[in-house]
Amino acid sequence: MVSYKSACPLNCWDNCGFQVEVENGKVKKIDGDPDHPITQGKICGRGRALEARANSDLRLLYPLKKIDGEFQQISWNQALDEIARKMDEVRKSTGSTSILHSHDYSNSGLLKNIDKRFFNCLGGVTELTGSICWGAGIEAQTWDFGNAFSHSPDDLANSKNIVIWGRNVARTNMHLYQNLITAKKNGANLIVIDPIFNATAKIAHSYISVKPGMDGVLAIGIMKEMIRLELHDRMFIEHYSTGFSDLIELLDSISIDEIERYTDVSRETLLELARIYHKGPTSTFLGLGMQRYANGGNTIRLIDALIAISGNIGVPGGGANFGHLQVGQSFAVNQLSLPERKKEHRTFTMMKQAEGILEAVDPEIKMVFVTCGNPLTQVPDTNLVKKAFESVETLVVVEQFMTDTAELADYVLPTTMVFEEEDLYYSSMYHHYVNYGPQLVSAPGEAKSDLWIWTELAKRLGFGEDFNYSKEEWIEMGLGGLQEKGITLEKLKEMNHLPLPVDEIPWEDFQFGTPSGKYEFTSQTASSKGLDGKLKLLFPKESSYSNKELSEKYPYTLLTIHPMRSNHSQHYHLIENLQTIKIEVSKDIAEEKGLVEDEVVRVFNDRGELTGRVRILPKAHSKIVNIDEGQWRKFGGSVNLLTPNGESDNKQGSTLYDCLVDLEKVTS
Ligand SMILES: Nc1nc2c(c(=O)[nH]1)N[C@H]1C(S)=C(S)[C@@H](COP(=O)(O)OP(=O)(O)OC[C@H]3O[C@@H](n4cnc5c(=O)[nH]c(N)nc54)[C@H](O)[C@@H]3O)O[C@H]1N2
Ligand SMILES: Nc1nc2c(c(=O)[nH]1)N[C@H]1C(S)=C(S)[C@@H](COP(=O)(O)OP(=O)(O)OC[C@H]3O[C@@H](n4cnc5c(=O)[nH]c(N)nc54)[C@H](O)[C@@H]3O)O[C@H]1N2
Ligand code: SF4
Ligand SMILES: [Mo]
Repeated sequence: MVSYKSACPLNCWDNCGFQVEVENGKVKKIDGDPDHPITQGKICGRGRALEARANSDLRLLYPLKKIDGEFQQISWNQALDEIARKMDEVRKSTGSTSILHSHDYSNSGLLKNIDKRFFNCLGGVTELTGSICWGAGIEAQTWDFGNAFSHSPDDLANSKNIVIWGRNVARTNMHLYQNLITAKKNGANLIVIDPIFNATAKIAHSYISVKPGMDGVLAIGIMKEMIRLELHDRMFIEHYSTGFSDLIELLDSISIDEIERYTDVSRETLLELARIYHKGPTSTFLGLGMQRYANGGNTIRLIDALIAISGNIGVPGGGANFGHLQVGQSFAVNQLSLPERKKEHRTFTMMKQAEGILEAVDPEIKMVFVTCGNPLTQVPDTNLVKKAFESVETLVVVEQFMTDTAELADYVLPTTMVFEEEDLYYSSMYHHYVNYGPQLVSAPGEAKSDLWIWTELAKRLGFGEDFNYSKEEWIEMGLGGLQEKGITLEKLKEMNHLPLPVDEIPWEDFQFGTPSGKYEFTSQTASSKGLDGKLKLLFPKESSYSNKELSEKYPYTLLTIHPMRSNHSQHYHLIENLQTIKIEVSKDIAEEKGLVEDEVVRVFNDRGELTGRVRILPKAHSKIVNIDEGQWRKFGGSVNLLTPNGESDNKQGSTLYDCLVDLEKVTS
């Protein structure tokens, strides 16, 4: 048994360092790397289960082609020749934008960015913009600050108060959870704001249960109290911000009574939170749940505004921690992806990819190429996604397993996993270390890396020279200017992880990345995109405030949060007791419908339905149902059968949690 350092490739806040034991050419065990400064030897079950994932009998081993409705094994040469020929035909007949590249970010490897290079060199295809994950919040912070940056994890030691606002830390971000426990021991005050009393709420000094989608209104309430008591940071507002008078106009337009009604949060709590934000430094960790609503961008902007007026921007122990884009922006991604090679270009938003496929004309979509994503499970409105993906002439899916999306494909190409290919791993979410992942074992069967697949297709399509680089050269290309700062491949091989040169306390000089160089309460970036840059009072789309009729027909809000033991859809097929649908309901719903634990119920709306077993959440906000996302069709189906494919107010995010349903007992 030999032990090697490696890294977790999963799309996650934590980007852990691994220690991997290898015996007879197989991965035997995965543990945390005790020398990793942030992740410190601790990893979660999803990371550990990558051993089972890598060695699973269910791995795809050979290229497959669907003939008369059945998959048949074919050679790589046949698969690549046929796919390249089809791409060339499409490119010559209706143009390269007849091809859609559908993807997400299921693997955080640097070289996974090379997919874009392939499609750019092909001449430019239809690409996805925005993000169903965090698009609304990233755009919101870009409007406010000019970018979306987080404080370094160590800075938490400087916080007097820590507000966890809509982030399920104990489940999704385990090293922040560890940090919270330490900070608590050192005297920090911990507040959790969430409609679900989650495991992080259990360790908090105060838990605030908010009505889903109403966090922006809550922030308005806190700001009103702060200004009434003159606790706001006049210096920051006067010198380093624009648009404050527009904000005041908004605050004046709504009463504390109304705010209590909209949010279900009392005026005493608003006042307490105003004091907490004033008596900083207060760090805020914004989660992604609360921006997956039609008003999601405005929600994040109102919380940013609260953090700004309370003097918690650019100071140690403060911060509006949402994404950490400084990390990804450190790499030479454009050198890898060659955007200048595009000749044609068209975009669909990630949320509306199904509608895009079905409605596209001039040219229509003839071919869809899926990499690093499982849209049939993960993209909202599964029935529409299915219809769209079935409608195209050729669907190619590059996968490790026969997912719901792969089942629909005309060609399935088997790909490698983390320990079978060399890469660097980073996450633009929580910390600023890049990890090195060497190739430790050979791939099973004929599985090949995504990079190999792009290279072989490029050769067949006449731009092979753009892919004629060694692994080392690719990684060095992606490192770009970092190499001059000492972050070289050689050093990474030696050290396994290195910190990237990012600001540990962003905006410390109060020079913001916005058009005005100031913090913008009213955004010029929004205006330049033809959108209203003022902060507003906005509600979720599927709520009694926006659609009374719908809320009478479907009275409950469906949240679809991230599963504890799976990273999205990646672990369900490996863990037997995940293979059922658990329908969590707030206590009032159980009482209203006379439900008991384990009872079978059907959840439904106009888009679809799901059946599963009841779990009662005694402390959740009223009228809430939750079904964890990521479930496979063969184990009952994805919760996205129910979710809407809307775009957030700023067009860049999803409305996954902005979803009304009803439910009924299944009697038989
Ligand atoms: N175990 C596990 N961890 C993961 C992942 C996974 O699949 N499994 N996925 C990773 C990825 S890609 C991401 S994006 C992150 C996401 O990390 P998080 O943001 O922590 O996860 P979510 O599940 O999106 O939801 C977070 C919280 O938002 C709350 N919430 C929902 N609606 C509202 C609202 O209106 N207001 C407030 N205040 N709270 C609300 C939910 O109750 C939940 O507690 O997790 C990463 N980590
Ligand atoms: N209802 C609901 N839906 C959601 C969410 C939610 O909270 N609620 N969360 C959303 C969020 S935050 C996210 S980030 C998305 C995630 O959506 P996805 O990224 O689509 O989900 P995953 O299940 O992580 O991964 C998709 C597939 O990528 C494959 N894969 C892994 N590594 C590689 C690789 O190296 N190469 C290739 N070609 N394939 C690989 C895996 O086998 C897996 O089947 O889901 C979103 N969908
Ligand atoms: S899934 Fe996240 S917490 Fe778990 S091992 Fe991977 S990076 Fe770490
Ligand atoms: Mo995500």
